[in-house]
Amino acid sequence: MGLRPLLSRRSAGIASTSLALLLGAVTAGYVPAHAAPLANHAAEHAASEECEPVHADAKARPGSITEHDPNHLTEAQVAARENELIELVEMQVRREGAAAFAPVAPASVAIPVVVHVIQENSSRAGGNIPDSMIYSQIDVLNDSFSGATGGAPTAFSFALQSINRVTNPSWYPINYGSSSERSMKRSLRVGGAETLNIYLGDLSSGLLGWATFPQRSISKLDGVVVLNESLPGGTATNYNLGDTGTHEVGHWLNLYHTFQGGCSGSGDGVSDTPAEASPAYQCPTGRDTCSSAGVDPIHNFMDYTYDSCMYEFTPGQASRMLTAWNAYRA
Ligand SMILES: [Ca+2]
Ligand SMILES: [Ca+2]
Ligand SMILES: [Zn+2]
Repeated sequence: MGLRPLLSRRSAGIASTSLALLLGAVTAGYVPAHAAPLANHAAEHAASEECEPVHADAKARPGSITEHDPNHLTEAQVAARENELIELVEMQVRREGAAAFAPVAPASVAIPVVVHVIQENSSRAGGNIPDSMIYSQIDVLNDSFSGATGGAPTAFSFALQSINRVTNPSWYPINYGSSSERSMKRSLRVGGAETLNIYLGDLSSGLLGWATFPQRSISKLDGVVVLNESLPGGTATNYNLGDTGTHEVGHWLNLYHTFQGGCSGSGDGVSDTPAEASPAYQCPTGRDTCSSAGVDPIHNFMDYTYDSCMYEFTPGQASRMLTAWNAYRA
């Protein structure tokens, strides 16, 4: 497939954040004891070639199945994931030294992207969206993750490697969690843990997208599924500026929803995103659902608001994604 290796994934320029701070940020608030059952479950399956990935979410359009977010994580799942990340960071530090987790300059990790366009037939309604929408989506990812839309810069940029068009009615629409989704990914996924595979199609149940979190052993099921008409210029009203793609890639880089855990506990594990009791939809004014400091982060890419309303990641999210990159995908 001519996949290029990552370009200069770590810059020589080292900033000042210490490993202790980094680990502190990762560790804050998570209690290992609660993670035991899931950790064991993960260990049991770690050896298999294709353990079922933890899906980040199934982002839905209001009016469809907004009550039903089958893969929103439980607190136990979050705790298990956090403990695994801490373990991986500690192992890597022992192996490579603290420099392995030194911050890198913005946009120093170029992620190779392969886009699979799943089509039922050659019509637009059958999934045949133009290349121009895919190029625009890559631009949106680059703008979003560079901070160009108003948020914090992150380490990541995105380089389109190829567009793979597949006509297969049995994979269309892409049905969340189905055997046909699994067979699609097993057939099509390319590259290693560092390669972002994006699957575009119509989606089951009015969903906008879903993603897998990074895993210790990356399987063929790793990747991001996005509603084709949510790409810039698509027909998904209020969700057609490409931010579903940004949101799902946020999960792929280990971010939780800003409303993860509600008002209590460690929430999304990121200190500079104020806690939020539940997803925000549309673009509410002055929403403040938790008494803890800060209004709800409705402009954050990891909430559920309209594309026109979300435009930022925070420095804490940027740091969390880079830690996870180094632990899981570098
Ligand atoms: Ca938070
Ligand atoms: Ca608050
Ligand atoms: Zn999500």
